[in-house]
Amino acid sequence: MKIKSSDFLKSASKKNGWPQTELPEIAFAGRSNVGKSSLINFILGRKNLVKVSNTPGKTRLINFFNIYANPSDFLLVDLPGYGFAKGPIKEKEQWQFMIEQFLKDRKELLGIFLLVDSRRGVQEMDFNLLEWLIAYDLQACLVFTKTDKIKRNEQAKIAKDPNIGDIMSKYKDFSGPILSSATHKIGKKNIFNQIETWLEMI
Ligand SMILES: Nc1nc2c(ncn2[C@@H]2O[C@H](COP(=O)(O)OP(=O)(O)OP(=O)(O)O)[C@@H](O)[C@H]2O)c(=O)[nH]1
Ligand SMILES: [Mg+2]
Repeated sequence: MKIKSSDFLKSASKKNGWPQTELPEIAFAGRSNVGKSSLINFILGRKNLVKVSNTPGKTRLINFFNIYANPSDFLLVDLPGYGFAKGPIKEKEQWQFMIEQFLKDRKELLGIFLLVDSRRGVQEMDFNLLEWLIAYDLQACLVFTKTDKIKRNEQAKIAKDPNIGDIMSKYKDFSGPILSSATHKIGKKNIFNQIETWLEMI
């Protein structure tokens, strides 16, 4: 896959704000602060296409990006992070609603990368998202982020985590895990290979 260029398309919360294109979409989901925005910037080779912040909960809307690529164009979607502890309950419910509605009703959605911090592993919040992915019959791929923060021998253990083996065996449309680090620029090739595999399924 060759990326020619990328640009911001729009932000939206609910259905009526989603862009009307017929391009396939690839989404990035995961806990707040897991590194979704950083990973998108890294794989696109862009420093500041997506805003990154030390304050969890930075991405509060669904952000759509145009990706002009060979063999085909598509959209990347940065989903707002879940599990941001300090947010008011009402705001949390709005996030949940926003994400679930998107997963359930977005016809263009082709595949989802579920990002998990390699220091924390798969957590309860992630299982909630997994349940939606299974319920709505979506293609997904597990990505561990920030592997620069853990030792090499710990990286090897990640793939053998029984929790993950269990998920993989139950959920046929789930692939990975891919190990990544935006800081050390790791994982880009595997992510694009996965995107290509999804694009070829159309
Ligand atoms: N060490 C390290 N830090 C990272 C990496 N990726 C992101 N970070 C840091 O983690 C923090 C959160 O990164 P973001 O990319 O904003 O995370 P996000 O998942 O988009 O967060 P929300 O928008 O709040 O959901 C920032 O301080 C980043 O600099 C990585 O690969 N390694
Ligand atoms: Mg973000």
